[in-house]
Amino acid sequence: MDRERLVGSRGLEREAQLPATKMKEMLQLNLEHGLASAASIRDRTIPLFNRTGLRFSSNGSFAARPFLRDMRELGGQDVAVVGAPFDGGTTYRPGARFGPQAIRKITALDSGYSLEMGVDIWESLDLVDVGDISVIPANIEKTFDQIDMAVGYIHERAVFPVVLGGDHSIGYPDIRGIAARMDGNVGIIHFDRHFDLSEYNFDERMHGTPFFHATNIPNAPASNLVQIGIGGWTSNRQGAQVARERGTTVITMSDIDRWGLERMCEMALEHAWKDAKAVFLSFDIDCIDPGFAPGTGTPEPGGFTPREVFRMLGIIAREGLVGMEVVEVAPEYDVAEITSLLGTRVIYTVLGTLIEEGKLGTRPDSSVKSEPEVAAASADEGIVGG
Ligand SMILES: [Mn+2]
Repeated sequence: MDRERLVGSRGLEREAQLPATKMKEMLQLNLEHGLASAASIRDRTIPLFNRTGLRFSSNGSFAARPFLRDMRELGGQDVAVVGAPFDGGTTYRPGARFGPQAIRKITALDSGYSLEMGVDIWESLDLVDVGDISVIPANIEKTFDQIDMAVGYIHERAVFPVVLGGDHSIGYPDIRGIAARMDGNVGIIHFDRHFDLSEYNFDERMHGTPFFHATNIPNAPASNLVQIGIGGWTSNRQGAQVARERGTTVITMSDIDRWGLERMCEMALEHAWKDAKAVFLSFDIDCIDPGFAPGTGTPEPGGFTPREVFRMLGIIAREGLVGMEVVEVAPEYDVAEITSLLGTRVIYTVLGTLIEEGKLGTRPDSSVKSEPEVAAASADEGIVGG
């Protein structure tokens, strides 16, 4: 086969077109702030004091991106990463309150560049880590009010929220915060092994309940809720009853096996977007098989492989998203940080796809155009010429 047909070959070509502007600016700033290094160090871009936290240690912020201390300065950025370190909604194994810090810590590994996607996320996006929302550990409803208001604040300022959970109870206020400030319906694409459609767990709105309450929001109708990966032996019957009564779309793991990833993702998009103005992505890490993602409270064997998830997210995110959450990463049950690592890859895959599709940030390689852009450019030339 011709080598030119390889994704790798295309990626190599695209890399040459990616800017390094922001990287150079960052190196320069780090050098100024971190002071010149010892004379024996040949690479003069290495400062005396590490200002980045990249590659050798974590400075605590997501992918060593700037920490936005003054929230009044939010606005104009592309993405805000925000933690919701709450696990008061867990029904059995707690620990997801440590999800945000575990996810942030493992991002010290990352470069932000993907050969396969042909993207350098940090050159295309202005992303800030805004820290955590102040949750109220012993009070679910007050925590919901805090998360709703915080996510709503980010949304109102036209910044894309990436919420790091936290258990899945936060899905309800995440959606409530956005839906209440939206004109039009919001669809929900929900990756999970579990329905999370009960009205209550233990008489409270815990992590098995977010989509019951979210789909009670007038402009987040159940007909726009698509659940992907449902199955196994931990979902309760009430979830099936609610899904049936409300007419949600439930795509099981067996459906994926039978009909294939692409077809199921196209179906998910069709239902989530029907008469909707935007779609929110709720990603429960337990949809990935516990062999790959053991660090979670309610693991369920028979889940997705990471590669399946990346392929699906690449389709789901194509049409654009209004925000996303990654929930149920519980590092106490993790092995070698692999679950937290997967959480970061879910986020990068979505961000990379949104950039590639022109839905977020700036697409750096204007010379490799997608079909609609080529058509638009020709049309413009026609007008100028005429
Ligand atoms: Mn789940």
